[in-house]
Amino acid sequence: MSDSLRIGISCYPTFGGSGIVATELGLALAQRGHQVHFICSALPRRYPRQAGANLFFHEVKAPSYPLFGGDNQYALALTSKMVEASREAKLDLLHVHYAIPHAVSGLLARQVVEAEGKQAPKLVTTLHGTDITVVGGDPSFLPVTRFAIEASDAITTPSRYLRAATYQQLGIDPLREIEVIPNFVDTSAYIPDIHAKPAPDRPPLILHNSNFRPLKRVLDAIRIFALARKKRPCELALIGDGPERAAAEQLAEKLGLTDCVKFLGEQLDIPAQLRRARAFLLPSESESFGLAALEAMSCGVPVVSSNAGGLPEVNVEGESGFLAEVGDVETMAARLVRLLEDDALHGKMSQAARQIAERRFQLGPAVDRYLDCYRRTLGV
Ligand code: GMT
Repeated sequence: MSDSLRIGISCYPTFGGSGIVATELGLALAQRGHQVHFICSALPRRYPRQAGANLFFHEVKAPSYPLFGGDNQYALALTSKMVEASREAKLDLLHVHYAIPHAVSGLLARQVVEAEGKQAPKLVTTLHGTDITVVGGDPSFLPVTRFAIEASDAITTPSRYLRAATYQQLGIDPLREIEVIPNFVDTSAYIPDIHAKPAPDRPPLILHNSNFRPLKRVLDAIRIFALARKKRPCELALIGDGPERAAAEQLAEKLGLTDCVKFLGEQLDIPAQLRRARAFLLPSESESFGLAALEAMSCGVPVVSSNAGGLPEVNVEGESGFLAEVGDVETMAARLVRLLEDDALHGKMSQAARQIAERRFQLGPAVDRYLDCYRRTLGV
């Protein structure tokens, strides 16, 4: 086997963090000379318009059929595409992000190629969050999810929290190793604007970025902002879209905040948005890691977050920002006010946030870790 690997990557191509991690990793691997094949239902959001050398895209097309009763059989169509890509490109391994159904499809694809008497790709599964903490434990999915995870050739998670949750909540065999490879950020793209000066005529901007699912507690973000604004002038901008958007808009209206709360929808240039912000809010109910918080920190934006799940492994209390219990909007508002009032504290936390991103969550070392994992799995 040559030094350069042939890697298939499957992920959800939407705005979610797992798709972002999968895409950034794949692009970095291709830049290092590995052949990377994205096998997805659509081009991932951060996939370049002009794909460079070493990058290939295999579109999973899941046809509908009256007998399927509205189900498009995505998992099976994905499996077939994985088999096809493995045969054509002689993939060394499949790296799947988010267990359901990607690990199951990867496992089946590996078996199909094996049954054809060909060299089957190894299966690396990265668990990301709700695939374990919410959906994976649902009895409708549990047995097959557990089986596919245990049958993977390597298993990784982005935080120690999710690793422990995977053993506890899914009952994964404690002898099966799960490696923690923290998520990462491209600190050369997510970089503070050191020349930026606060606009004298505008109040400081607070930012939130999520997929507006209930577990992100976007309504808490608005309540925290409303409490803080009673003490200090500020504005709130919310990036993203999802099920709670209408409720969030209604709450902002009810609280009389429509002139100072802006819903920006999905944005492509997240660093440009972050560079305008004084603080970042992430009051989530559950978070395996909190990539959005790390991206803010890398831009030198202190984070006020809940202490759910893996967030304390990213946002360091009293250094890069503040943490509070889930739902404790009063404490989070009080911490936010401190960041608005105290320039010295804000400056210190902004620097510390950037340093933590640089020291612990750089893209390059994370890619090294994944490559080590691949090589160990392949025995090369
Ligand atoms: O599990 C999810 O909610 C989906 C997933 C995604 O695709 O956005 O998010 C998870 O993966 C991210 C990348 O590893 C993490 O930064 C998020 O914390 C995590 N979300 C949750 O655990 C809720």
